[in-house]
Amino acid sequence: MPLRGAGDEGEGRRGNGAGKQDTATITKPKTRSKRPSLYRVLLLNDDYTPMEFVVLVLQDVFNKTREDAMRIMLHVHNHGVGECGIYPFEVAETKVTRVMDAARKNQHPLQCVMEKQ
Ligand code: TYC
Repeated sequence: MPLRGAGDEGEGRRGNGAGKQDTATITKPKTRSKRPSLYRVLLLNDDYTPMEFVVLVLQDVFNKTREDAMRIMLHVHNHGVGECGIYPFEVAETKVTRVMDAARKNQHPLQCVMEKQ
């Protein structure tokens, strides 16, 4: 059974003469799909944001377990910066915004940034 390419969709399943085999239409994408560029989302250390607040943000915004959240928070506390995750641009942007909104609302100086991988 021949596969039908782009441009000859249209008949679909209709129009087969009685007794003919069913046909499938496979349309080739007109544009090639590209892998989305990925961005690392980073938390920055500061001297004032409570550790517990950072742990809760990591659990809530980045869906980390309590244990992973604690590990990442302590890494940032000890090294100055740490990775929360790697995401496509819009997901990374939304997470940065959620962290910054939560920090501002609670009057903490916590900073969250994204960088192209
Ligand atoms: N250094 C902060 C403190 O001692 C804790 C902290 C950890 C703050 C990670 C920000 O991204 C951060 N309270």
